[in-house]
Amino acid sequence: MDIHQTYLEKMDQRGISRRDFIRYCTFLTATMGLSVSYVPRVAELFAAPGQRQPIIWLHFAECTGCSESVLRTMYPWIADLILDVLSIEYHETIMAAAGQQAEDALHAAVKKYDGKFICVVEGAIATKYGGAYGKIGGRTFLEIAQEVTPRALAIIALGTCATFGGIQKAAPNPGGYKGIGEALKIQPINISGCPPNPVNLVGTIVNYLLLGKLPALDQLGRPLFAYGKTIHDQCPRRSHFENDEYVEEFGSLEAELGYCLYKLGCRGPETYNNCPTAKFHGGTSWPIQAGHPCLGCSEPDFWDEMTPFYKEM
Ligand code: FSX
Ligand code: SF4
Ligand code: F3S
Repeated sequence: MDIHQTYLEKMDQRGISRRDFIRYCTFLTATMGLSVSYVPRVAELFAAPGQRQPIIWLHFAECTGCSESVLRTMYPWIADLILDVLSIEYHETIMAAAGQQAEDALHAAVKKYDGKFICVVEGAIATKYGGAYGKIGGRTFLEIAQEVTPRALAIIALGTCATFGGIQKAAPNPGGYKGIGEALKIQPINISGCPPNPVNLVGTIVNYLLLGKLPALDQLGRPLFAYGKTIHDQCPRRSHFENDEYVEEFGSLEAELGYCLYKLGCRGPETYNNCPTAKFHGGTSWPIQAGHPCLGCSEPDFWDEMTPFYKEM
């Protein structure tokens, strides 16, 4: 495989072995639904620094778990690789600037990368009372989003709060919170999940850098490569479901045997996401593998529609 030697050396100095690097590129390629023949091209993308995609990352009403899931990976080198392909020009959680300096940094980044940056939005937007429920630096989330997003090359709503409103939108929703698509009357690329899987964000951007287009979306604006199938249709416990073998109590023998979690309220049958294959923390585990039912976190209004949790519907 012809990957720029200096890149491999640079990675070696950072403690990333060639094997880990190729393994990650293979995993990413498979997640994007591309054949293994694309792996060298994906690897080349990471190795070609000229291709780093400028990102302006906005934070609205959320818990910041989305950023945490991108940056706090089980293997720190994965975050390093992500930052080799994304050039994060503005991100309130990880930048040193604060106050007026941060506001200036945002304006400067929008001006410098006008029409060229991907705007990643994390969190929901308050729409009632002129957006008064959510402000940064004296301006409402709505005003900030209306100013920045029209100047982006593409808009990615990251996490269920940004895509569908998330917990902020849960009844009674006094602030009139909405996902950014609904609040701004646009169709962003929606990468849902609370938290979303970082590989789906990276896959969407790598897809763009590699093929020059954004991935195909489902009717809710979510990339089909990640949200094309239900959890249930990919679940390793599915044979237990078919055989009526259920866990009825946490800590029971059936739980130990890895039976189906449907009777503990698993929403896998109505939830579209790739958790069973993408997993979290660098492929370590995911809710059902850890013995916990799927709560439906990547679906619209899951706090209202999928509750009460832990109860069979
Ligand atoms: Fe929401 Fe993201 Fe859930 Fe948290 O910022 S999708 S509450 S994991 O972090 O927006
Ligand atoms: Fe389906 Fe959930 Fe049972 Fe898996 S654990 S088979 S997703 S109901
Ligand atoms: Fe969310 Fe269900 Fe995956 S709760 S993280 S969609 S298993």
